[in-house]
Amino acid sequence: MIAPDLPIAMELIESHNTAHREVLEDDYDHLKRRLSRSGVDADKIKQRVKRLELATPTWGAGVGGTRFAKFPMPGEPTNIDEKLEDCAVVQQLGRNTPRVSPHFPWDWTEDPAALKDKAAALGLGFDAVNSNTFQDQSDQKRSYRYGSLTHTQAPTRDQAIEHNLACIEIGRKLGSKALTVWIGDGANFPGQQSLSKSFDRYLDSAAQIYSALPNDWFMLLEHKLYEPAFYSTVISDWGSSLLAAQELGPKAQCLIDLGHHAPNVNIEQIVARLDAAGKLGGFHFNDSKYGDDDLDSGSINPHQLFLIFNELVEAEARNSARFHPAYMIDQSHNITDPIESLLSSAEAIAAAFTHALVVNRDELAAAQDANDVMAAFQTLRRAYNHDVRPLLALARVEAGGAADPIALYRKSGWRDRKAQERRRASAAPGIV
Ligand SMILES: [Mn+2]
Repeated sequence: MIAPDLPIAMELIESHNTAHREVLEDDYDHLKRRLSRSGVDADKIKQRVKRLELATPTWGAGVGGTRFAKFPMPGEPTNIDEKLEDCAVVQQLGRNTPRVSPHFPWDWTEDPAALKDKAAALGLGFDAVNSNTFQDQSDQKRSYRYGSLTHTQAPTRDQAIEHNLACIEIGRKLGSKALTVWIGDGANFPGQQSLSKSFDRYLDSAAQIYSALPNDWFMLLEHKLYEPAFYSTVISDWGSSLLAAQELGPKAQCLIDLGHHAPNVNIEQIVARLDAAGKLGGFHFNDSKYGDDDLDSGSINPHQLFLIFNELVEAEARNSARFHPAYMIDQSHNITDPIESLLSSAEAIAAAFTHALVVNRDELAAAQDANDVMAAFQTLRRAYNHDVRPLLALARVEAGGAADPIALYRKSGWRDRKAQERRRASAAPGIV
């Protein structure tokens, strides 16, 4: 095995952790005593939290943008090798993002084996591969202006199918086990397209992709309520996604992106429903205030994130054999350093998971059965009110990460160094 060539000096992490250790252990002991009074073993929870694995998206390593503008940052990555380096920093300091999720053709490489080796040397593996038929590439024959997998013309659908098959092929060489498919197909005018025929065409195209999946792969279907199609989107909601996944077969699963719903939709209930159907394939974590899908995880509604993890923990307890959702952070970092946002989000997600793990399940079930509404609510509230940061920090330190990842990242001078070495990113608007 190649010795990982980690980006941040280990001595820097060790001296940082030594400086934090005493206060951290004192805070953890306090939390441990508090949790034990509720019958919860903090050490066991800490071990479980250490096994939480989130993928980072390669596009999340760059400074994103809106449809209007992008403000590039000195030292931001502009190619897949540089994106891997930045994802390796996130993993090295945070210790819960061991795999990256590439997006094609943005991350296209002629030599997947070399890319896999490069990632391994940085301590990273590859997660789901993402296809892209929501924009035209300079070398493609047919335009996706009026759709891709659901286009009215078969040659355009075939081109989009071929691209997905190429993604599977490169994903096999990278060691991925899933293909995530999100299409922007839909209509911007009433009457523009047949709402039923476009869904039929989706099923037909998706079935051809599905038939090319290796046996140990999943096809993750990502729905999105709107944008870029503002009148109707072909795979707009979990109902359409579930119908498609059921039609395609057992390897097709539904993927929930937290920002892809109407405002105030009860996402935790969707978790329960998809789990009941055996179709809970994965998550894209982010947050939103209005109708976006771009804000940092847990920055707007951390309580919703907790309630979602509460359902996930219950789902795992019910169906541990088939519970294998793929978790990924999917945000657009417009004005922050993406490494800092990814570190902050990874901790917010781990905190929500930890809060869900400390819920007293027996108490909750008993209160629900007795229709003791306030007792049930208070059981959740008690878990949510614990300050679990010392547990998360100690879990990181024990796994070789940093007690305070963002502080250490700033001290490391990583971005300033990269600003000297890397070419400047383009200011063209768009999400990459
Ligand atoms: Mn997404």
